Amino acid sequence: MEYNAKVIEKKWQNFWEENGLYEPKPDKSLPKKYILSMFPYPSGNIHMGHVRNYCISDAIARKFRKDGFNVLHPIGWDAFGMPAENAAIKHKTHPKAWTYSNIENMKRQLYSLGFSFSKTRELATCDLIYSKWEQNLFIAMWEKGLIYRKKGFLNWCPKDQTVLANEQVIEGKCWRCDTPVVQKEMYQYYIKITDYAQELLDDLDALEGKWPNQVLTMQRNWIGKSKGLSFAFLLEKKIESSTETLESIEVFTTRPDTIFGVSFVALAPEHPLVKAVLENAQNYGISEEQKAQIVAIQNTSERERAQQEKLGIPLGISVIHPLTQVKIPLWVANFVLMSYGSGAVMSVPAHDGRDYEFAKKYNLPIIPVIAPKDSGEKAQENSCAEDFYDGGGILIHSNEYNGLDNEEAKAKIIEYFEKNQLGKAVVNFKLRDWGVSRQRYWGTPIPLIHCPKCGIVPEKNLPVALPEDVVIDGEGNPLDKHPYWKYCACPKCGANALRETDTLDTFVESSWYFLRYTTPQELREDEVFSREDEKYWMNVDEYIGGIEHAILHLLYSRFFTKVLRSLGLTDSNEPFSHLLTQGMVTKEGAKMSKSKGNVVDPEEIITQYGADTARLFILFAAPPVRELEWNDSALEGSYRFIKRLCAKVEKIQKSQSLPTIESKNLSEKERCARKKVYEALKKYQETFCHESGYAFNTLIAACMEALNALNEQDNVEIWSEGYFILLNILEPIIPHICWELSQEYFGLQNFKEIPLDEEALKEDSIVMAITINGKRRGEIKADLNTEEKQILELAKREVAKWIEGKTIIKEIVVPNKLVNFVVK
Ligand code: ANZ
Ligand code: ZN
Repeated sequence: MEYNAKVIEKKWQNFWEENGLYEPKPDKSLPKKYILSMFPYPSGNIHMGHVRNYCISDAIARKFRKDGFNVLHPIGWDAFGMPAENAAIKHKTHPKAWTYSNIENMKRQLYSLGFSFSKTRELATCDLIYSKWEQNLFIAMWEKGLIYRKKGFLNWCPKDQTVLANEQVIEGKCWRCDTPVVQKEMYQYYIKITDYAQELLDDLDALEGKWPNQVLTMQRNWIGKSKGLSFAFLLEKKIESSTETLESIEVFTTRPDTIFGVSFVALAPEHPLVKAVLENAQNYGISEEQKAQIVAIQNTSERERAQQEKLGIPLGISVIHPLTQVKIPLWVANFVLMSYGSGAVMSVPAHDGRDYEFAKKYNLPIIPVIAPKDSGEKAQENSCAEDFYDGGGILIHSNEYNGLDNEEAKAKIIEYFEKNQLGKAVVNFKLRDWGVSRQRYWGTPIPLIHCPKCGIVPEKNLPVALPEDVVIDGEGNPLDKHPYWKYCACPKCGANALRETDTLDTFVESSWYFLRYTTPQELREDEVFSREDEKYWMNVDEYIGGIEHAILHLLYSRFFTKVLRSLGLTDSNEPFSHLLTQGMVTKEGAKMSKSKGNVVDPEEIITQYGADTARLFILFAAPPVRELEWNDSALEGSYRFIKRLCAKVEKIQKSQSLPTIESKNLSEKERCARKKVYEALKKYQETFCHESGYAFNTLIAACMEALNALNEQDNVEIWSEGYFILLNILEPIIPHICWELSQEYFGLQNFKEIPLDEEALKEDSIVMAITINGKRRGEIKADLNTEEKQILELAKREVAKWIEGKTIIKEIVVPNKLVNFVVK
């Protein structure tokens, strides 16, 4: 057969679509599999990362369909977000038009790869109906007290009068106009994900072995549970500010065992005490220059501060050490965050890296109080002179605690503080509440209304739609600038009120789309998701996506699912039963990217070779979790394999079922061919499971070997059987050509699971080692259970040169393993 990918691929794509073959069946008594790839952002064109993602999920989906599962394999669009607005500014298009036309193009590209998506479940998160239900959920969460409003710091460009996302801040400056960015405090909406911190942490345990370890660790670190001591340092004298009187400073430490090593107390620049001191800066000997330094730190985001060199300003005031009564100086430091613990730290340079760096820079005392267990007494005295030591050990320079193991000391010191009511044991989480408001146009409008009489009131009339006539020029918030959109009546009292002009973080949309996918189009108008469909399809059996989503997207999705459960909308708790994180696609060792100029356009590959070649290459080049290095000659190789698959067809015995083959009467080549085929089938059955990591590459290699072996023999029955099986195995990977050939030669219009013939897999011959006086001298190949007499004959012939002229004293045969001769 002449291989014409273009014609074949179009033909089968049409056939699949016309027959609705990949739509989930309504019969909910069938066993199900929900196979999900992370949905794409409609940037305009698909890239190789998308191709890889969907090649993996499509292969899995197709396999399970053949095995008789009802499969949901949906596709949709994560369609809100900044790039649409950037495009609007640059190309004077409308974000909506830009987004929907990108979706059309990418859909065309994806379908040209033959992916078996469930069309009836498609969605775009910018669809008005999606906004309606997201706003509904938002209000349900608002009413449950899970959302609140408070001031938070945002990147602000004073010139453009606009909030900037982190990626729009380039080296501290606005991406559009180069103006230095400042931190501005503005009202933001927050979702109380911290209420679920413990649950989000605990439930990771059950995902052990089902999610990559790396992802579990990243989630655990992000949630960041720390146990420690919270206590206060008294100020040497009270500080009176215009608003309050301050007497002490609360700190949080995970290392109370190092408390005798404190050499300064460091405050975040936003700490209320810093504000109070700055009101009377002169009294504390703080210069204008130092004041400016503090303001400068305040104007850098926390992210940037983390990358900066340690920076501090002494506050000209001391605190009293609660155990030694020694005076300790107060500093402002750029490494202390107001958003963690209490925004103040007891600094122990001898045992903490950041404190050490700081103390070195500002010549502050470094007092070692923990000595490594194996260090001698001398070493203990001098430890930490060269560097900090953050390991465990024995307490020194710590009064009555000297000599204690540091873990023991921790407990004892906490006990002391609690008993004397000086402080208490606390648990802190790194996890912060999720700030969800964005001052942007292309997002889901927050469905709240500010009424001068009633306060903040949820909108009754959903959806709140975005106005289409907006000016997007990078200055200010387009919704706020719109001439009348925000003016409305209060839904409660009818007074003149103002609509909220913030929109939601796009991570909100991606936190529940997988639930929405379960619900067919026709039921989507009236329900957030059909309870029955959701119940049947959830959880996602295999979720496939990039490691870049290992933290936020997965955490938010897990959180949303738990919230929706508490709202009675789902029974699901952990939405993704298994997670597969695919590796990057690279070329010349670097991730494909426009800036590096190493991008391979999937569309060009499809045009030149066809979708099946692209799919085969992608799945053959590396196992899914590993990096995939682009390789033109391997691509050619994949193309050649498909052509070879089409080549030898004159031998075919047309039949819709497998011939029965007696393995006894076969020649060695025939038996070998059959064995290779069944080995491939066995591999196929093992490959499609999470535990084996979906190693399609080894499966494909087995198929290639099998095809070669088949081509080396002339038995038509064996050829037909093998071919039949190979087409079946390869269908999830290169579906078009497999459908084509199966129809052509077997009249098949569908694929099913094929049983394994154990008989064919049996080892028919074995290798036996031959030893002489215990030394290995050769080996023979013999049929299984060959008679001893025959084996000895074969063995003697094999090692003839070693026994020539010698006398054999003893012959030992260990059946199917070994022959030993004792000679003299
Ligand atoms: C004294 C100390 C000694 C500390 C030592 C560490 C090592 P995790 O584990 O991440 O919870 N810390 C507390 N609040 C902070 C803030 N707002 N900004 C920056 N750092 C802060 O870290 C807890 C430790 O981080 C605390 O324990 C505190 O330093 C610091 F050898 O106290 B530690
Ligand atoms: Zn009102």
